[in-house]
Amino acid sequence: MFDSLTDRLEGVFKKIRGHARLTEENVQAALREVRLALLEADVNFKVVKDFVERVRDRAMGQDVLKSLTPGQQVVKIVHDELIELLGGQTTGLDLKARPTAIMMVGLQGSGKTTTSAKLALRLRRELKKKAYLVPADVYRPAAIEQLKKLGSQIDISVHPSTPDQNPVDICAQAMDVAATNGFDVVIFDTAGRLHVDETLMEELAAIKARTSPAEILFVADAMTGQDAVTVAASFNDRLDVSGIVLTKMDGDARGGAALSIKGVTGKPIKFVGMGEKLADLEIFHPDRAASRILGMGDILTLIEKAQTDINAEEAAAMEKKLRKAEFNLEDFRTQMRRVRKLGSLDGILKLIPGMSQVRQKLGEVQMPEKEMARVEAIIGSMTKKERETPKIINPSRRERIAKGSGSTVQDVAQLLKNFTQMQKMMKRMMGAGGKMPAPGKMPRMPKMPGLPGGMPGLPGGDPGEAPPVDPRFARAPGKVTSASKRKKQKRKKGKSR
Ligand SMILES: Nc1nc2c(ncn2[C@@H]2O[C@H](COP(=O)(O)OP(=O)(O)OP(=O)(O)O)[C@@H](O)[C@H]2O)c(=O)[nH]1
Ligand SMILES: [Mg+2]
Repeated sequence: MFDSLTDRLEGVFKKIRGHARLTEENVQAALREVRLALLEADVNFKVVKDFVERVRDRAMGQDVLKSLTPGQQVVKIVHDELIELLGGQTTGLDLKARPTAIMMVGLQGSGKTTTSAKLALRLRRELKKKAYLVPADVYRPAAIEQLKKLGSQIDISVHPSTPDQNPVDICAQAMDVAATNGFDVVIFDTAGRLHVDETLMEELAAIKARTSPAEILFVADAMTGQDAVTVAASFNDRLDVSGIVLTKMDGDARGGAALSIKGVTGKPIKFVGMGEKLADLEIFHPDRAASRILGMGDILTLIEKAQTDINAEEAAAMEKKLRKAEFNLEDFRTQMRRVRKLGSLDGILKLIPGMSQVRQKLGEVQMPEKEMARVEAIIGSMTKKERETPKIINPSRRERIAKGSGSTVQDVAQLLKNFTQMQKMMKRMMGAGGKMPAPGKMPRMPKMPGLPGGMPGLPGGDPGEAPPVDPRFARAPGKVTSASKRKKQKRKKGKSR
């Protein structure tokens, strides 16, 4: 998300940071470019106008221009104002009522049903809340079935709505069922229409009047840009929504809806959908998004990703093996899969400060993933014994492995050679009292076949374990995910909602 805007703004700020002194003309020129960049990102023109004015007022202050680092000050002002534009504070859900009713509303295909299931899963994972999913779309054939199917995938109860019932009655009835059965949250998945239409609005208003939901979440497809913003405004006028969920942010490079919707409706974005999978719903943090837009990366999200995806005990066991230099190809594959589970390398790179430019320069960021798949195929064609004791791989085994993985004997030989080198290097490193070197000093893994910059995926580095990272952020996965810390963090998260 925000990719093209980030690219544009990075260019603007590079120029402005280059000046030792700034004049009003420099700032004006930079702001003109910021304005264009925002308009190109499909941000609402009035929002852009206000934004640029606010930045100009602050940046023209004499203390900024006369400061020792005027360029950085201007970037900081833009950063602050972007955070404001995106909603300021992170806004959680109001879950005080028991059961809490959450109503999902929005146009057809915006992602209401998917988001209902994603939210139920999040509530259970993050807050241990028991959610009850309620299909309230009796019009579209198979709409009820769709939610039932999603519910069964994640083992969340779904209300037995039938198409002959009235949606208002369904929701009221579901509230009773939830109350008597100890559910914490009830999620109404309402019907969508192609356009804002009066019949639908009346129905939604009636559900609201009957069930007094604590949250009405307007779900919009981010890729529809300014249309999403206009529709949000009409839904908000009619229903006074409590927050917004922007879906399909994974496919939206411009970010116009995200940057305009709070300014136009006054309502905060609470969640963003980042993919079709049910785990792909993230809390929206305006400060992190602003950092991402300015190419400052989003280390916090990266760390959180690593924490949820990497198991603490596994990581500790791996560290022990490393210390004893007992690391074999089986372990290597496990590590590689772990890195891949974090998401695409490209996605990880985006979260690391300053990496967006590196990404552009690399151009072939897709490459390592292909290579990883190839390495994984080669290792996958080995027997367990071969993976554990690569020494036994003789020429005839090599040939079999090459055939099995659709690669050449040379590829297999190269991988084995690199692996042996890596093992030797580790033995040397671990030799000195078995202590792990400081993360910043961790040598890169030797080149795997065709890999541009060493193989990511070794424990002991940063959580993403892709490119080198500021050592302050580089922690061993085992340390990041100590159980007590995770619990603490969860408690904190719970509070901030
Ligand atoms: N890539 C991506 N796809 C998404 C996301 N959220 C939803 N989708 C997809 O969007 C399509 C429509 O989602 P639904 O949840 O059925 O939308 P809806 O609002 O319930 O649609 P109606 O019930 O017809 O009004 C599905 O194919 C989803 O998989 C997201 O965050 N990213
Ligand atoms: Mg639906």
